[in-house]
Amino acid sequence: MKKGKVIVIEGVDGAGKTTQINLLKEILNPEENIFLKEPGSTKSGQEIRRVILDNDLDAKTEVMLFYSARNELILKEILTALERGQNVIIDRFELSTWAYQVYGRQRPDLASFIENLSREIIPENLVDKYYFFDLDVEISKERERSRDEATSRFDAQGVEFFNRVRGGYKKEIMRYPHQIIDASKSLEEVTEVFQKDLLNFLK
Ligand code: Z5A
Repeated sequence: MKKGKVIVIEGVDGAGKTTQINLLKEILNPEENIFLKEPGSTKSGQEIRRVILDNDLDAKTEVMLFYSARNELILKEILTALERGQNVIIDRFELSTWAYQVYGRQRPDLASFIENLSREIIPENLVDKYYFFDLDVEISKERERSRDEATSRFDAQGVEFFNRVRGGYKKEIMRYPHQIIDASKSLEEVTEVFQKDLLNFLK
């Protein structure tokens, strides 16, 4: 049986990840592809997500919670899907922890802690390709404002925080197989570039 691929979609808030994932769901065969979200695709992941969003936590506590959810996701969802031969498309993964907790929260002291957790929890070369939806933070904030959704404690962070997150993504993504998508383009243009590359990669 063909081994499925693991694809991760990353970006600052409002960069268009959810929009693109919803469009992908319309064109990819659900028997061959599953879609996961971090944290949140398992029941425990949803509960962990609530703890993270509802409490003012130290960045190291956040890292441990994100990695707890990640461990469950890998064991209960990702590896079983791969065994079934499915592709796995995930909304956020470990790069988010680097970008938000290390760079956004300005905690370089957490780097070796995160590296150790990744070594323990994430099978080597699990992710086949990262897509980073790159967008100017002012534009992403503008797009978010146009949405009719409550803001989380992360969303409430200022422009400097998200600029650090964006810079962190651009630096750390170089360690992984990746493609950077210019998310400032129109929805039609972003969709065309992203889907063309992804469908080709999944072949
Ligand atoms: N977090 C963390 O700190 N550490 C970790 O390890 C992990 C996560 C895993 C929750 O994430 C928070 O968790 C997140 C990081 C942190 N928060 N912060 N801050 P989440 O994934 O649940 O939420 P999100 O990333 O903030 O997703 P989002 O706000 O839903 O953004 P999005 O999915 O990237 O954007 P969207 O909803 O698809 O698009 C935003 C709007 O723009 C919407 O109105 C679209 O219609 C519009 N849009 C989309 N594309 C376009 C184009 N091309 N042109 C114009 N308008 C567009």
